[in-house]
Amino acid sequence: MTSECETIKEKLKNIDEENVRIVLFGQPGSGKSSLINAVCGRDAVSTGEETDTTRDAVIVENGDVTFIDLPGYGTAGFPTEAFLEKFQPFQYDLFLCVFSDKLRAADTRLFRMLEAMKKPCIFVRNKTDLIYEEGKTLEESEAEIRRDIEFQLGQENIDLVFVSTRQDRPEGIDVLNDVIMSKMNEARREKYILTAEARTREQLEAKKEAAMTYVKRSATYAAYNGLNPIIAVDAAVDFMILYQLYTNIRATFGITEAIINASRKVSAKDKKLVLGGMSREGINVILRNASRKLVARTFLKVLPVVGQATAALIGYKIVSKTGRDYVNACYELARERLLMELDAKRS
Ligand SMILES: Nc1nc2c(ncn2[C@@H]2O[C@H](COP(=O)(O)OP(=O)(O)OP(=O)(O)O)[C@@H](O)[C@H]2O)c(=O)[nH]1
Ligand SMILES: [Mg+2]
Repeated sequence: MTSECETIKEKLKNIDEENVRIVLFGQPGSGKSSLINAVCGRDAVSTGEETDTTRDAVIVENGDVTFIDLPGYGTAGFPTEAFLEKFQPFQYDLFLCVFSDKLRAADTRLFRMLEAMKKPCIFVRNKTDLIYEEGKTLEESEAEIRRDIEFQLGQENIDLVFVSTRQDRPEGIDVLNDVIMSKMNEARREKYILTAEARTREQLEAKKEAAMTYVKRSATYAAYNGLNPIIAVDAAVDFMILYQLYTNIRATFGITEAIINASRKVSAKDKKLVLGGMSREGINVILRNASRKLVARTFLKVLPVVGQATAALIGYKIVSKTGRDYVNACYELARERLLMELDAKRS
């Protein structure tokens, strides 16, 4: 038992010492790469005059944080969906949303996803050296930018830091560092619950609970944006939400295809569900089945005239119901495996 405790303590310590992974995202040319260089105090990544300078994820280790520099999104080179699918940005621990101008629809959509998922997130308004408005002080302009952003996000008291990352005259980097430090614990806690390996039944239960909370948050996001998987206004988004949700749930429980195939106790239905969540076709089946059930059971016969609120409710129900089923199925798979391991240890 003591050795068991020791291992757990050791694991906790490692997690505490593990780097927090900070991902930056924002429009091309908003200054994500420049910001990393300013915070690290060296030319760690390349920046550019022309847009789309960064093409691939670049990883920069700096002390106890790791920065992930991503390309800008919402361009011909990287439409938002392709960007989300390729880089899976929601897997990281702490989010810097960098902008240098008015927010575009693609920004608010991504930023609201983060807010709704309650991801630790800091907004960074870069290029303050270029802010100049006739008859206004810099403070007045900044206050106005803050009001605009909060209005667009429908959220008050966001963490917003104003910086300039010009190499010859950086501004606001110290404040940004402080805000990042103040968010580190929150980022670590989230990371710990979802990534630490469950070694006991209690830990597995805790994990299930954390995963359910995560499902709820994702469902809230679906509702928040009035997503409607049934009318399929934006099928790509429906797919991405469920795809990321299922991928993260499987990762939380450490479920792989091999584990699913090896299971002997979990029902064929559950196995099929978990496998289905791995592919586009499978997710479409899940979505179709869930919609059909809702249609049969509820007010959806009047679908063509439903308003935004009803659409939001449907999105919420589909994401939360299928998400909970998915957590339960993954939990059963993980439980079977854990019990087997504990048995093996005992004998
Ligand atoms: N005036 C001013 N220019 C800046 C500032 N920060 C960055 N820039 C310039 O903005 C341009 C784009 O900067 P990057 O850091 O490459 O932007 P990015 O967001 O990484 O761009 P992509 O990789 O293409 O998505 C470069 O020419 C920078 O020199 C700033 O604070 N003030
Ligand atoms: Mg860049």
